[in-house]
Amino acid sequence: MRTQVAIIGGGPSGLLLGQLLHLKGIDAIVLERKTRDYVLGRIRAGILEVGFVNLMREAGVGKRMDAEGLIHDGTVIAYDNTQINIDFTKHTGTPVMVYGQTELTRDLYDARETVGAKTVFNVEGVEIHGADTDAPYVTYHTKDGEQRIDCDYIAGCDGFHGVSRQTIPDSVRRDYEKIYPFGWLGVMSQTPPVHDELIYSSSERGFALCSMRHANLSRYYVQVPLEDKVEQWSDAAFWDELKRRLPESTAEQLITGDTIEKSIAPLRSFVTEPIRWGRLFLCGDAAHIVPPTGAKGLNTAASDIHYLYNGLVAAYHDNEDEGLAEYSGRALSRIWKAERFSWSMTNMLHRFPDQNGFDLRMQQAELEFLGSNDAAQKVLAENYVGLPY
Ligand code: RFL
Ligand code: PHB
Repeated sequence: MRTQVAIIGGGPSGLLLGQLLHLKGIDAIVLERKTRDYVLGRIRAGILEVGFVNLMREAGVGKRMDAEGLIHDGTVIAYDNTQINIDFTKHTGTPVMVYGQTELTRDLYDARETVGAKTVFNVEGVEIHGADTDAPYVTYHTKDGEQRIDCDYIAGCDGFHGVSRQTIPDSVRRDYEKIYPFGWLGVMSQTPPVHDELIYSSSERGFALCSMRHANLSRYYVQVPLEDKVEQWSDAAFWDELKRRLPESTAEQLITGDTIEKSIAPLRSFVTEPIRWGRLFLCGDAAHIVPPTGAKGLNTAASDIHYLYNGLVAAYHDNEDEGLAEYSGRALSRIWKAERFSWSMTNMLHRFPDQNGFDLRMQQAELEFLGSNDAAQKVLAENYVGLPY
């Protein structure tokens, strides 16, 4: 088989790239290790920056998102019984959109099927060959045996545990990592959200987040020790802990119910450099991970796709290689700033096991400064809605 761009991974990064390329007449095949239903069952991100929203529209898949997505003009940062309202629209002129990763992934798969673009599911043993030559190819197994795709370029969109990053030799690649000593226990519940904006809450008992998907679907998280297992957390225990971490007035309004999903995600900051090796380009979680505190994971994937897509279009349509040559530097420059923001939000809002009295006072001073300083609120708003591409 031959294609122009082989895309490894059918998550949001790979699907968005495939759809954008298709509209420019550039042929791509997506190779996905799991089934479509499995990918759609993974509940993850919920907040889209305007850059992501615009890319979805450019890819021709913005219709349902625009109809069903919720526009959020701000967010709440809470501590003790104090609430700081961060007004995105006042400070940046730009809101964010609440639209679940499951929904946008479904839209992208539907669009791929409608245009007849090729996706191969259940692939095993994907290997990348000759990425540093002019004739790269990918091999993999399906139930029909070993397959080979020859291509011009390979997009490594296969997430943190994929093969693409590992293909770049250790002598070329450097990893930067920080593991946090806690995770987030998240639940989805068919209950109305406690507030019409997200609430990021710092409390003595640890961090909590109130988020949502729509008017009758709430997403809540509490910080938990790394050792905790989901089975230890009954619904009642979760609601009780969440309430204790929210401002009293919010806790009183919380509507609880049965949870329809419950999972624990460890928190990590990670960047690999460079994210281009010859004709292989890493995008999204294959290249970098942020702790979810700034809602940046999916959004940094989108900015990678923006740079790679534009680089590929310039290469194919204008015979201009600068965008591809500069891909790693341009994408990483934005990624490091999103890493900094996610790390600083994580540090400001969580309880760390080794924190002493001084550290706690520092967190408190930072929150008080944020609450009283318009410039600090503007900085937070600018980072949250997304830095320009
Ligand atoms: P994905 O989504 O991991 O998709 C990669 C795909 O590649 C497939 N794959 C392979 N395919 C073929 N061969 C192989 N060898 C393969 N290895 C893997 C996988 O099956 C998968 O389908 O990466 P992608 O596309 O880069 O997308 C990244 C986002 O999923 C991720 O950054 C976000 O979900 C992170 N994230 C959030 N991001 C935000 O922007 N806003 C948020 O509010 C937000 N909340 C979250 C999050 C992530 C979370 N978890 C669980 C990690 C909340 C949570 C709880
Ligand atoms: C979510 O709705 O899942 C969500 C929202 C904001 C975050 C992280 C996760 O910072």
